[in-house]
Amino acid sequence: MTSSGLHRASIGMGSNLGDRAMTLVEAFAALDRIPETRLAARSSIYVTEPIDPTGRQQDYYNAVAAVDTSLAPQRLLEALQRIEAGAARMRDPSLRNTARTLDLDILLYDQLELDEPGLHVPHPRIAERAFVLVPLAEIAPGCLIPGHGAISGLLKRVSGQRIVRLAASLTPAS
Ligand code: A4P
Ligand code: MG
Repeated sequence: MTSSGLHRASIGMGSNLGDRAMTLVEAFAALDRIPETRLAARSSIYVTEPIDPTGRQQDYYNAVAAVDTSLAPQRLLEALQRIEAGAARMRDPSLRNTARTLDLDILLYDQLELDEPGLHVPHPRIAERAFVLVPLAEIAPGCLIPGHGAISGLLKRVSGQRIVRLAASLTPAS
């Protein structure tokens, strides 16, 4: 919880269809418009190799945002799903890890550990993925991930995954 009594949540953001940078820039703004919620920090945008069972997807653009919110985790997830729907996400519930316009995941919510149908926090695959850990470490370098420990230790384990920070000059102004 923050000093103002709000909850601090980290949101993982990914896009690999359409104008990926613009989608993420617009998603940062959309997060700030969620009721009872404000955008507290935004990472750079990174170009990342797809974790993809088909091996046929183009690179993802990924980022992480921090939001301060008084919404409970389930309400926050519903707000994220509305933003995803607004970004015209093409969605097939039978397929995970498929190409998408915008994917928003709750990575962390304070230091909460939650295991409910449809909502697992920290995000179950948080510790395996450079595309989550590198932008998260940019905005929260001292971050502790419940069940996994300090982010600094986790980063070493994903150092083989390709991830490149998008040059600031290529990032559209918000
Ligand atoms: N759900 C449970 N916990 C959470 C949470 N903490 N945050 C449930 C968000 N959602 C959560 O998600 C499926 C269900 O997960 C939701 O109904 C929600 O109730 P989804 O967004 O519909 O489907 P998905 O995104 O395909 O599944 P998931 O599990 O988020 O996929 P992943 O594992 O995140 O994989 N490669 C690169 N380089 N960059 C990427 O961003 N993303 C994926 C998606 C694969 N490869 C990638 C990337
Ligand atoms: Mg998701």
